[in-house]
Amino acid sequence: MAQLAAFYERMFFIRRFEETLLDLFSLGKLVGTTHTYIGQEANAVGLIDHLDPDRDVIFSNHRCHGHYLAFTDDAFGLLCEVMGKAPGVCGGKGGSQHLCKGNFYSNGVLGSIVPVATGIALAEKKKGTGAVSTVFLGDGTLGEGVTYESLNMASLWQLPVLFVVENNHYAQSTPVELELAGSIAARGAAFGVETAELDTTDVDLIHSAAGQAISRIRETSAPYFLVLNTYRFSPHSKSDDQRDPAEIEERRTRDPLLIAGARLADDERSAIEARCEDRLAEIVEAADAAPAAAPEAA
Ligand SMILES: Cc1ncc(C[n+]2csc(CCOP(=O)(O)OP(=O)(O)O)c2C)c(N)n1
Ligand SMILES: [Mg+2]
Repeated sequence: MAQLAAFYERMFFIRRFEETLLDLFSLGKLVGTTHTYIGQEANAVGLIDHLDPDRDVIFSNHRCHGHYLAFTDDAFGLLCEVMGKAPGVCGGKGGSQHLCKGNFYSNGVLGSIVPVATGIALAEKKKGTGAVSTVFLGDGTLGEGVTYESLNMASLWQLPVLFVVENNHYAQSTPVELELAGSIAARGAAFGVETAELDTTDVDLIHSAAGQAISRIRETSAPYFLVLNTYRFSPHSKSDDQRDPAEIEERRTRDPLLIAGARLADDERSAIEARCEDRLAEIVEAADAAPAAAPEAA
C-alpha cells in the first residue's frame, strides 16, 4: 500500500505539473512549445522506480517531462527550464525537449537518442558498472531507420539497453495504423531481442513487467524490448488534435490516476493531492520570480 501511495503521488504530481504548464503556456509564460505526457504517467512512474539515478542512464524524447520528474524529482529545475529562467536544468537554454541532468538526457530529434543510448550501454558494459541504459521512444519513432541499426548492434554485442516503445497510437496526428506495417513487438524479436508487450495503464502491472525486464538485463547484460500500449489525453503539442473526442473520452475511463487512486482510501488520496498542490504552488511562485536566462555572451 505504501508503494501504491508513492506511485499515486508521483503520477498525480506529474499530471498536475503538466496541467499547470499548459495554463502557463496560455499565459505566455513558457519559452517555446511543450509536449505533455498527460495520460502516460504510469509508464514513467512504474518503470523508473527500478532505476538508480546514480548508476543507470535514461534517454528521453520530446515528451520527456514525466520521465524527467520520475527520475530526478527536480520539478523546480524543469519548470525554470521551460520558462527560460536562469535556474533551469540547462540554464533556461535547452527548453522543454532538451534536458540534461546527471544521468538523464533528452533530445527532440526523433530517433537520435536510440543509437546514443546503445552506445552508452556499450560504454557502461565495458566499464563494468552494471548500469542499464533505458531509451523511451514513441510509435512514430519506429519510422526512423537508426532504431533498427541500434537494435541490431545491441543484440550482436549483447548490450544492457532497455528499448521502451510507448505506443500512444499516434505520431502527431497520424494514427499508428497509417504509420507502421506489421507488429511493433515483432520488430524487437526480429533482432533476437527479448520482448514483452503490455496493454494497460495500471501502474502496478507496468511496475512488475518493467521489474522483470530490468532484472533480466542486469542478469544477462542483454538488451530488452518493452512495448507499452498507452494513450495521451492531451494534444500532441499545443492545440494540434484531430482525434475523435469520443475516443479520448473512452480512454479516460482507463486513466492511470483513476485506477491507482481507486485503491487508496479517500483521506489518504486527498492528503497526497493536497501535498502535491502545495508543492506545485511553491515551485510556480519561485520559478515565476526567478531571473530570466542569461543572454549569450557577445
Ligand atoms: C527527425 C524528426 N522528424 C520529425 C520531427 C517532428 N515531430 C516531433 S514529435 C513527432 C511525432 C512523434 O510521434 P511518436 O514517436 O509516436 O511520439 P509521441 O509524440 O506520440 O509521443 C514528430 C513527427 C522531429 N522532432 N524529429
Ligand atoms: Mg506516438
